[in-house]
Formats: sequence, C-alpha cells, structure tokens
Amino acid sequence: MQTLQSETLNSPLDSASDYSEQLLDQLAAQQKSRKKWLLIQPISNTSMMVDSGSVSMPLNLIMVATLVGKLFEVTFIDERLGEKVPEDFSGYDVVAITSRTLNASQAYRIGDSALRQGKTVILGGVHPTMLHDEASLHCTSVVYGEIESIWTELATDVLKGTMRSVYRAKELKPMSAMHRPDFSYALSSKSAKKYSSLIPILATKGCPVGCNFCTTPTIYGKNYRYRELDLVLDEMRYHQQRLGKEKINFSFMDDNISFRPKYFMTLLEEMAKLGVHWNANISMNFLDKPEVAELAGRSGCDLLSIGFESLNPETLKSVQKGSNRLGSYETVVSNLHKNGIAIQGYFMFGFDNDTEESFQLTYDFIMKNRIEFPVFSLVTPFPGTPYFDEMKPRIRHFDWDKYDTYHYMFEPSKMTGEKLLENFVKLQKEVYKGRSILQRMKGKPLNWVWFVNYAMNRFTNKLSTEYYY
Ligand code: B12
Ligand code: SF4
Repeated sequence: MQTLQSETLNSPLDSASDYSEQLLDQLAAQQKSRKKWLLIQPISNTSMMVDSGSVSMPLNLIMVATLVGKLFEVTFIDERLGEKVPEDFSGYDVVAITSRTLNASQAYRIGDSALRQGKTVILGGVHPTMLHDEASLHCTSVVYGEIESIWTELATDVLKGTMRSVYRAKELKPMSAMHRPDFSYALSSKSAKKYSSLIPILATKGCPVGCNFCTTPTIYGKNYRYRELDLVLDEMRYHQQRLGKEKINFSFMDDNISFRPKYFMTLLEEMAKLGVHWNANISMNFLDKPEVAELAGRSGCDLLSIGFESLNPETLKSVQKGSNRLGSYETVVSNLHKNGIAIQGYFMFGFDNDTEESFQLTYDFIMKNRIEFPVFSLVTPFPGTPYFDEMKPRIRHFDWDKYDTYHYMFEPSKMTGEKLLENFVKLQKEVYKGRSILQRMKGKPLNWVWFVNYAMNRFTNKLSTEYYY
C-alpha cells in the first residue's frame, strides 16, 4: 500500500509569469457556463465513534467551497450526514475530495470511479498531502496543504484543461488573504441538523512545538500564522447576526491557539466583549499563569483541549513534546478549573516506555484532578511524520480505515499487545463508570460535557479488546 514519494513534489511549477490573478479572472470570465465542481467529504469506515452521531462541520471543505464558489458552480456532499455520492458523475467537470488517513480508502474509491468516467479529480487534505504519490494513483491532481496558497495556479489549470499531478505552493500566503468561510454550502443540506451546533472558526495556523507524531510540523513547518483580529471578530459578529443571538458556541480549529501570547490575550479581551462561548486546542506551557486562565474564563471559554499525552517524562521527551512539563500538569488543571473551564484531556497509550503502571498513573491523575472529558487513544504513527518512518518496520498493518487512533498499531517494548489492550479497555471503563463520572463531574455546569460523559459511559460499557484489532 505504501509508496515512496517521488521528486514531483519539489519540481517547480511553471514560472510565476504563467500564472496571475488577472489571467485567472480573464479565463474565468471567458467560461461559457461555469464549470461544475462536486466537493466531497467522505465518510470513514472505522468501527469507532468517529463519524457517527453528531459530526462537526467540515471547515476545511467549507473553505475550499468558498474559494471554488467564487469562480465555479459548487455541489457539496458530506457523506457523514448520510448524503449519497452519485454513481454517475456526468453532471460535473471536477470532482474534488478531502481526505484524512481514516477516510483515505473511501476517498480513493470515489476518486477511482470519477476517473473512470473521465472527470478531473482533485484530492486534498492531510493524507493526500502526506502521501501524494499514493494519492496520485486515484486522482488527476493532488493539492499539497492549504488550497488558498495555490489557488491561482490550480484554478487557471482547471480552466485551461492542463492539470499537473501535484500542486504545492512555493510559499504560504498570509491568512488575511483567506475568505470568510461561507457556511451555506454545509448548512443548505437537508441533513444539516446532524451537524454539531458548535461553529468552527480559525484564528491561527501551525504549531512550533514539533511533536514527532503530528502532521502539522511536516506540512507547515514551525511556521505560525494568524488572521488579523478584526477578521476573526467580524466573523464572530457575522454568526451572531445570522443566528440572531449573542451567545454562540465557537470551536477553534487552530492547531494550537496560544502561541503568540499578545495576539491570544487581545483576542480573549475582545471575545469577552462579544459575549460568545468558545473552545480550542491549546498548549499547556502558557496556562500555568493564572491570569491567562482567568481571562480565558472571562472571555467565555467553556472547554480547552490539552494533549497531556503521557505522565511519563521519558515518553514526552521521546515524542519531542517540549511544551509539556509534568511538574505543571496539576497547576494548569487547577488554574482552568478555578475559572470554570472544563478540560478535554488527551492521553495516548502504546509507547515503548509504557508499562502497566502507566495506566494506573493516568487513572490517578484524571480522578484526582477531576478531568471532565478524558480522551484515550492508541499511539498511531501517521504517514508522513517522523514517527511513522521510525516505527514503519514494526507497524502491524497499513489499512488506512484503522488509522483513527483507536486501533492497535504495534507492540510496545515493555508490554505485550494483549496487556496493552486489556489495560486500555479497563482504564476507559473505570474512568467512565457512573461513580467515576460523578466523582469527576459533580458540581460542574449541566452542559454538553455531561452528555459526552453519558455517551462515553454507554460506549465503554460495550468495549472489549477485540474492538482495537
Ligand atoms: C480541529 C481538528 C479536529 C476537530 C474538527 C475536525 C473537523 N471536522 O474538521 C475534531 C476535534 C473533531 C477532530 C477530530 C479528529 N481528528 Co483532528 N484535527 C484537527 C486539526 C487540529 C485542525 C483541522 C482543521 O480543521 N484545520 C483548519 C482547516 C481550514 O485547515 P485544513 O484542514 O488543513 O484544510 C485546508 C487544506 O488541508 C486544504 N484542503 C483540505 N481538504 C481539501 C480538499 C481539496 C479538494 C483541496 C483542493 C484542498 C483541501 O485546504 C483547506 C483549507 O485551507 C488537525 C490538524 C491539522 N492542521 O490538520 C487535526 C487532525 C486533522 N486530526 C487528526 C485526527 C487523528 C483526528 C481524529 C481521528 C482523532 C480521534 N481519534 O477522534 C478525529 C477524526 C475526525 C474525522 N472524522 O475526520 C489528525 C489526522 C491525521 C491524519 N493523517 O489523518 C490531524 C492532522 C492531527 C494530527 N495528529 O496530525 N480533529
Ligand atoms: S503540540 Fe499539538 S499541534 Fe503542536 S506539534 Fe504537538 S501535537 Fe501537533
């Protein structure tokens, strides 16, 4: 399944003079009728809870649609809502599909079918970016990274009918050039009520931490960009007006929102004035200062997602998670709790340094610190990351449907696979049993975090080690 990446990625596009916004506008204006694009968010075939129930609005594909819709006709299909991809693509000129690893095989199936019907097929998203040679077998063109930075070239070639196999921007454009996402593409679906009510929003991109298991440093380097604050705040106001209420729940899609402290603190000050609610991924190195948590609470933050990953300092070192200091874990939690902010805590198992004791340590930490929403995953080396290259000889399979962080990928050094999974299941059942939920959640606001605990209780009741093979 694995293919080596060719040199195509580094071969330069034609000289910049072959592409310009003026030329693109001219070509677009000459279209007799606008070309028709079908944009698809494929469903994954994973057996886990990832794509079931309420799903988050796919900001990535909405951003693609927003850009494409400026020049072309767009039809938007999200398979996770139960919408069907047509078998006959004759109504479309271009079929463009987004893909992560867990839905790559489904993306490829759709791509193959559209290619057989002679369509221009474009694949984008994390997985095609990381494995562009593999993805190229199922499409006409792969887009590396964000569409905005390569749009002029891509759209010009679609109009000229001269597609390249890979589109990669020489440099990333400033985020201020990104259009405000047009949510009508997703919300006009008859099944849009299946979307979570959290509105996705983007303030920054990139993350300088550089964990070896994460795709972000590979795709975007240590580069950290942000949108001008006014653009972010205007977008929030726009949603308030659209929905006719002040209290809107926003979910930041940022890799790691806190890396420019001044920017972040100003954003919080301004959000406090707007009266919105929000959650985000954040690095803990910034949260040991009580004033940050205090301002976050005041600005309407309900929940922060933190990658604690492990309570083993050797493991943190081995994955290069320099932002985590074990000595600050409890301070960070207490700062957030004092300000009414719930914690979605991510913990990974299956590292070489893990032993059976690691599970007990994690359980004790979660229960003592009353982490509201613990998420447990099995270490998953994603293609394209340094960790994948390191672990490749030991990985049990390359079945992308199982790359959902809930499948057993390789045997750790200090435990058998069976022991790993037995302890993994036991930990989840313990943390989500009724009594533990009460112990962690008693006295906390009655909101969706309670509901998540209830759902996890039902889910973990049924769990057995077989789920993870
Ligand atoms: C926010 C986030 C989430 C959110 C929201 C996801 C959502 N609905 O979009 C939540 C918390 C729900 C989530 C869940 C999961 N996530 Co997540 N998530 C992210 C994060 C931090 C940002 C994604 C994002 O929206 N960025 C903002 C958008 C605008 O940027 P973008 O996605 O890069 O999209 C641009 C380009 O990729 C490109 N593009 C994208 N699609 C297409 C299509 C075409 C045709 C073209 C031309 C271009 C194009 O243009 C887009 C616009 O600029 C990423 C890290 C990252 N930087 O990718 C991880 C990431 C995507 N998640 C990851 C994982 C593993 C998961 C889970 C499996 C975790 C779990 N076990 O639950 C689930 C899977 C959910 C699912 N069904 O896909 C991995 C995926 C790795 C991989 N190789 O597949 C990532 C990359 C983090 C990592 N570890 O490296 N996630
Ligand atoms: S801190 Fe998070 S976003 Fe940054 S490199 Fe590590 S895992 Fe990726």
